[in-house]
Amino acid sequence: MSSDLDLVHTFREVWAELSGIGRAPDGGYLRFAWSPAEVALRDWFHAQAASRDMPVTHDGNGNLFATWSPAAGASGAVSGRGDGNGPGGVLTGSHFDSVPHGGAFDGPLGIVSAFLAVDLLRARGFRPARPITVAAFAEEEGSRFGVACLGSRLLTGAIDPARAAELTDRDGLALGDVLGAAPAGARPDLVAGFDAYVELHVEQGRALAAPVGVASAIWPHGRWRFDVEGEGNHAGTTLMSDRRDPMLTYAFTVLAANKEARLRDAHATVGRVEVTPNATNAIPSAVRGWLDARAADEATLAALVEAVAKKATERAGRDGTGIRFTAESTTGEVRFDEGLAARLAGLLGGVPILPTGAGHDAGVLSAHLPTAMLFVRNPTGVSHAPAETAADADCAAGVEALARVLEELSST
Ligand code: HGY
Ligand code: MN
Ligand code: MN
Ligand code: MN
Repeated sequence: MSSDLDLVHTFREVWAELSGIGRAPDGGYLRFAWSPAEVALRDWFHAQAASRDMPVTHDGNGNLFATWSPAAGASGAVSGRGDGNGPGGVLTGSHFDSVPHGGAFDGPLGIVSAFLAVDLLRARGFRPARPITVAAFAEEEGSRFGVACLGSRLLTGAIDPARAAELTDRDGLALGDVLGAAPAGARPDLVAGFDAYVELHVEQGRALAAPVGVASAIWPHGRWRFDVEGEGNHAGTTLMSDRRDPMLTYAFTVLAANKEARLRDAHATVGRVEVTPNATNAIPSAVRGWLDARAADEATLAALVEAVAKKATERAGRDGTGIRFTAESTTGEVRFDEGLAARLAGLLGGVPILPTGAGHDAGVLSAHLPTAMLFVRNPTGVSHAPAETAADADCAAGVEALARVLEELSST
């Protein structure tokens, strides 16, 4: 695979293998953790690893690891800096799961690119001095069990496995039941063995004007559930003055979040709502919403959420309703290793270094090992929607860049 043209062609071929898995009629994807679609992608991961003689290990948390080791033993067991349990070496990869009707690239691009980067290095005769491991992290979007980066948080001990086991999906199924056992939780034996983690990801905004960029930081962000309790009643016979309508408080909260975010150059989104009883001709008894809030720094994020909660609570007092905010998953500011980011940007010919408002498993891993992210240009900036796209040539440039980085980090 010597020329870029081959790389574009090869990328297109491999990409086509995935594009039908979990695709909805609107072109978006329904790849929820451990759903049939995501399990098919896990099977694809196993097949890709097997075709490259890369043994797959599991961490007991739903994460998969395929390793190319310089000294694979007869059994395929891998050597590495780990304490014998883990593959060690350089870790790369991303996630398969999607938001409902999300795009094709968010997540899978990092895993496909990692396998193709291994192919490229092998085609060029490179032999790593330390293992290169491709990871598929579970439930990065939190679309099924509500906690973002659940797999990498379990791996690094950032969430209690007992709490995680009890997380339920919208059908009331608990993670522990889906996994068939309680998640293993923290695996320092695995994490400690890795020297660095590099995640390639499609950029999810319009800030990257070059084919490839390097991440400097991830905005602090989180998701807060807010429950509004009111009084269910008849839509036709209940006087307006007699109502305690939680939908009013909910609607006000959405508008307040939008206003408070704009005042602070922050981002606030309410994209999910559940109404009880959810009937056209009944005043709701309860409305549940989720606030996704993000800001360039933690003080601004805290001030944003506090302002929204304060104004919503005041409004609930006027509506005769009650409102309660619950933090479901929060992520502090992530500043990637500056030296590593600069080194990689330089290695790639001086590509842009930029922050992102999107969360990633790299954000979780960065608290435990030197971590970097490579971004592939997103021409429209659209993500978490069916229209998410990236040019084949830019994806090929991403594979080339990831191969260069993996070569650099695994050469000694
Ligand atoms: O929500 C996020 O920022 C990421 O795409 N999981
Ligand atoms: Mn398996
Ligand atoms: Mn995402
Ligand atoms: Mn992602």
